[in-house]
Amino acid sequence: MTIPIRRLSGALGAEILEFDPAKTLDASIVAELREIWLEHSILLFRDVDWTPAQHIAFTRHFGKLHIMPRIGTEVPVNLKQYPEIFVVSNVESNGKPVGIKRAGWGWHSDGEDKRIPNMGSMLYGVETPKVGGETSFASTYKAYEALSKSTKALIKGKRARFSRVDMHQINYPNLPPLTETEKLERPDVWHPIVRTHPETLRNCLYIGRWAVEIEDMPQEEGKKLIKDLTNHISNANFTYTHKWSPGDVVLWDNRCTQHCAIPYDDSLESRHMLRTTLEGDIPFYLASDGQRIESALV
Ligand SMILES: O=C(O)CCC(=O)C(=O)O
Ligand SMILES: [Fe+2]
Repeated sequence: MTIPIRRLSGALGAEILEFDPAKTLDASIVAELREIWLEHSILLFRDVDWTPAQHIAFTRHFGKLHIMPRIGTEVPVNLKQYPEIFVVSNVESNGKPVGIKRAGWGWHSDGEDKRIPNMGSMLYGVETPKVGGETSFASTYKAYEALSKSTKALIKGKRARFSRVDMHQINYPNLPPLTETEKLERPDVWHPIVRTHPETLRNCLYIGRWAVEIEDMPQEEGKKLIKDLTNHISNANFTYTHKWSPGDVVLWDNRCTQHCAIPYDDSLESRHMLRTTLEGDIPFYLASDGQRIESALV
């Protein structure tokens, strides 16, 4: 079978047409979907109507599921009966949030602050606002390829320090601060800024809003480079912005994309999204001369 697709932008993304991911799939279709995913980095399915169990079952075709840890003591992160499902929501029930509000309001890839970041994430729009609430995605292959020769030389083989501890309150001012136990559970990590995708072996730019410092670089210079690289990634030439409708499912590859939930006035309408997350592996950079650089805890 050849699954029909429609490209979402010149940079990345494919909409999978005439396909119901809630149905049982055979191995050849799963293999074809993975091939499309590796080529286009994000997949979009529309008009999906499924249960949490079906969402989980479909995600399992792509790998092992990751269970998101709690962030801050008062906030529920996952569905009670389905810990594999992470809740991104501004909805409240009895005055209490039902999920994480304002998740991902800034360019990042999921789990970049951990030694083993997440391979992929699959977000399902349950309630989506008419105004605002889009998510932008960037191809970090394209962003890397477009860098100048001198910038490529500057970052080749270098790593950046990613820190949940340093950045938690800055990236999540609306959440409780990390407890001392959580700080110990989220140690800083050095990741190669140029990352080699473990399946396609293509190089991409690996940086994001949890990055705070660059190896062997004065602190201010490193911060400026992180900012410049992050701005570069969000250039329209490398991105696709998704306007959500209920029933949309987007699967993205965190190894070669970044995403950003675009900030908007979230006091007006409900936005309720359910996400499964795929377990990943330790990032590395493989240079053409055989040099291999791996992520390491600080
Ligand atoms: O709500 C969104 O659009 C994306 C939030 C996010 O960063 C995530 O779920 O990983
Ligand atoms: Fe995210």
